[in-house]
Amino acid sequence: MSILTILEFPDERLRKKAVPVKNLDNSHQQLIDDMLETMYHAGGIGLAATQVNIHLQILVIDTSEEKNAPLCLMNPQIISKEGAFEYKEGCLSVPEVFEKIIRPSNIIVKGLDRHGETIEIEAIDLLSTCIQHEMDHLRGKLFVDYLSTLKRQRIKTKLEKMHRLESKE
Ligand code: GNR
Ligand code: NI
Repeated sequence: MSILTILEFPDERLRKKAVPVKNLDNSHQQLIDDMLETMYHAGGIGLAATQVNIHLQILVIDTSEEKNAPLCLMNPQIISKEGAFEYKEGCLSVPEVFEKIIRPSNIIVKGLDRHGETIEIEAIDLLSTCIQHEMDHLRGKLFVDYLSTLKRQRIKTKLEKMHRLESKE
């Protein structure tokens, strides 16, 4: 297992569209394990392959308190969505930024589990938000895209400054 590097906004690679997984093999199992390890190490509740510069439709999530309920979903598709839920979102690719976002509260999502078996998940509130946040990554969308241009510009400037300081260390 290994910890993967997480891309950070405004890195253009976060804008790439992930392609569906086919011909599941050991390399995908390895990637899923590395993504889970990377997510737990970073203290996140979800991670999309896009964030580690792998442009395949794979996401991992663990919204449990005990961090002992890993969920993997590949080639996810939303079947239905309804309601509204507001949550102060964060993103491992947009460090130290938290903003309220409203998304559908109840979703049904279909996809493949880590063994390639079809699964359907009914999710509400935090899990629903997290699945939608990760699915956005897979199509090159970030939660900051839901904010005003001004707010997003300020976040971009702040992170660019942070990255410049980090590269001088
Ligand atoms: O760790 C994370 N927390 C979070 C909080 C609210 C809504 C979504 C998330 S996902 C985020 C990890 C991440 O960046 N996943 O892409
Ligand atoms: Ni994210």
